[in-house]
Amino acid sequence: MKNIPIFFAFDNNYTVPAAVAFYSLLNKANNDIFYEMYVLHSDINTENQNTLHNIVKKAGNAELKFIDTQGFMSDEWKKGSFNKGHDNSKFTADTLIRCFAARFFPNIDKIIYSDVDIVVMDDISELYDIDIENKYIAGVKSVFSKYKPYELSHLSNNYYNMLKDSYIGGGIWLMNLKKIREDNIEDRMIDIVKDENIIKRWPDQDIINIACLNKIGFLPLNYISYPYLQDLLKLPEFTSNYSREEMYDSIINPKIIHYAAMKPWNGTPRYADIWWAIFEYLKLPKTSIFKESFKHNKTKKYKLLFKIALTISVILAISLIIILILFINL
Ligand SMILES: [Mn+2]
Repeated sequence: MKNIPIFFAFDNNYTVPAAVAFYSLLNKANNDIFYEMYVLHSDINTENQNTLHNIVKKAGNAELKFIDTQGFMSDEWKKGSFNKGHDNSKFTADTLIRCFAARFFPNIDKIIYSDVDIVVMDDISELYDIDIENKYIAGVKSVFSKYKPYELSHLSNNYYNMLKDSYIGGGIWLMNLKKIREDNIEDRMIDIVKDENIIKRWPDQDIINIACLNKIGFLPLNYISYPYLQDLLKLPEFTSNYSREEMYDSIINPKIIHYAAMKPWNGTPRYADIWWAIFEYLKLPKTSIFKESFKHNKTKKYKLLFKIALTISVILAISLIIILILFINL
């Protein structure tokens, strides 16, 4: 048996996506893998914790612990220079907390962090074996920043030039907590959090990339297979830090699908059907994060009927006008 520590950081609203993520992670794990799962949170209620506990218990190849972060970083979050929502991303104080794993896991030297807006498509245990002895963190390089330089345009010239080719995204990280503790990297992170001159448009990513500069490793793109990458690859002008082979490989052999922008519960990203199948299998509820039209299928049907009726009326009206014009001319 190989034990792998992995943590997540999300709020009460994200229980349902977390349930889908947890189920897919454990369902795809190889037989010799056991996950030590942790959730850093400040508001997940007992009922929702039990929902997640039940999924883990039923899978039988993991244990799950909730760690209350007791409002850590919430004051800084309120006053800091953070972007609090962009491109459908809803950032919360939990977004910051994931950077500070070293203090919440004093007895763990190496840990995986994962978002929960994902579906795991394969065993991901090999990720844990990647050597990051001399790095603070490894992540997936931003696949879009070369094509859309404005994604990093909030950074000062100095930081932009240092980070543009090495900037890692969120979603999945492998963290060397031992080295982060040894070199007091969390102090550096707190300075960045407090520094209002540094605009944190992507709160967690900006903090990690600046604090860990030059000691960042890179993971294969398969660990973040983006639903919209396939469409971007069709554009002749699309360029990336990743090769064409690596990008297609991430689509053909995904380890994790990351619904980074549009979410299955409030939009229709590619591969949403896989997410919905797990949602239905687990008999999860449609909570407040779901788009209204997904909650009430009836209104959707009425809307369609209304559209059809309107189209028929317009066609009839036009026909009538034509007949009248013809009649007058006669
Ligand atoms: Mn995400």
